[in-house]
Amino acid sequence: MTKKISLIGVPSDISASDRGATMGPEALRVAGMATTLEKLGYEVVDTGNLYGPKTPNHPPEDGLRHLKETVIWCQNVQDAVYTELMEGHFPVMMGGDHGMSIGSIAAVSRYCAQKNIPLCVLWIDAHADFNTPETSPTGNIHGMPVAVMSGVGPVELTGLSSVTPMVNPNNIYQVGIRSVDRAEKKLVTDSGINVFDMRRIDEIGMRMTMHSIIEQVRDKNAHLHVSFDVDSLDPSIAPGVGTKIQGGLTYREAQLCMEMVYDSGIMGSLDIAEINPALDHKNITAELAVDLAASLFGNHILPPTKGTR
Ligand code: B3U
Ligand code: MN
Ligand code: MN
Repeated sequence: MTKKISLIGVPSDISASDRGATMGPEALRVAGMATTLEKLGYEVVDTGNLYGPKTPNHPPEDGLRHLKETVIWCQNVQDAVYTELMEGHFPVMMGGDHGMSIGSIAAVSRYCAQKNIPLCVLWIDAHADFNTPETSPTGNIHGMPVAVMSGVGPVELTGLSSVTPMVNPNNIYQVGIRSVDRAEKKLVTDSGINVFDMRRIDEIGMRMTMHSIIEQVRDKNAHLHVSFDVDSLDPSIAPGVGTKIQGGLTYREAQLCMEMVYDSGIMGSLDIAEINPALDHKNITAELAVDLAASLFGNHILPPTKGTR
């Protein structure tokens, strides 16, 4: 992993139902994102916040809310992320609602095509985010990015990258899922994405879940983009999110997930999405996200001893 990290603030709630994720990047800064990573030995540059249209709070049109504005935000994210990747930096998107990942993954898909390496995505989320304008109960685009990156959805979004689909659905791995809308279920099942929902994690545990994912990504020799929606965590430990779904990842499960991703050495880019400080208490959700990000970048309880893991 490169030692140069670029933090990119994406202060947008354009594709969410609740207002407030606009404050997510600042909450992560206040929680010490940059200094935490610096202490782990990285060179960290906070590139500041991207700009985009303000949130008009309009109802959906043809099953989509704020499509025009979301496209502009995602284009801006795509440009910034592509530039950082091409400079050899590790981009960390500080969101912002999860719609921003359409932009970041558009960039990563172009970068991987340019370097001729396959792209895999680890999508850590309570939700499958596989809605389309036809299936979505809300029209909120943050419930659609996994469909869009798989090539399903409005062409204004699926066509944001020159690579279509942005990601082969067989290369998408979901962890933490426990909320899939009725009509979304069939799309998820038919798509070919790999879903480790909460039931499966209960049954086989986080260790086997991550072991299986990491082995597959390794076999593909791929760049791993990690998209971490903080609502994957149980709301008892991460209340500062818009759509709280009970039965989420525990602190220990989340830590092990992050530690195993770091140990694998395959992560090449990261989104941290959906922190909503307006719904949080004393910034604990952003502090937890920074704590987990530290594990993703190599913080450990004790130095790993050869042969113990
Ligand atoms: N599945 C619902 C709710 C939702 C999806 N992602 C979030 N919420 N954060 C929808 O609106 O698509
Ligand atoms: Mn999400
Ligand atoms: Mn979610």
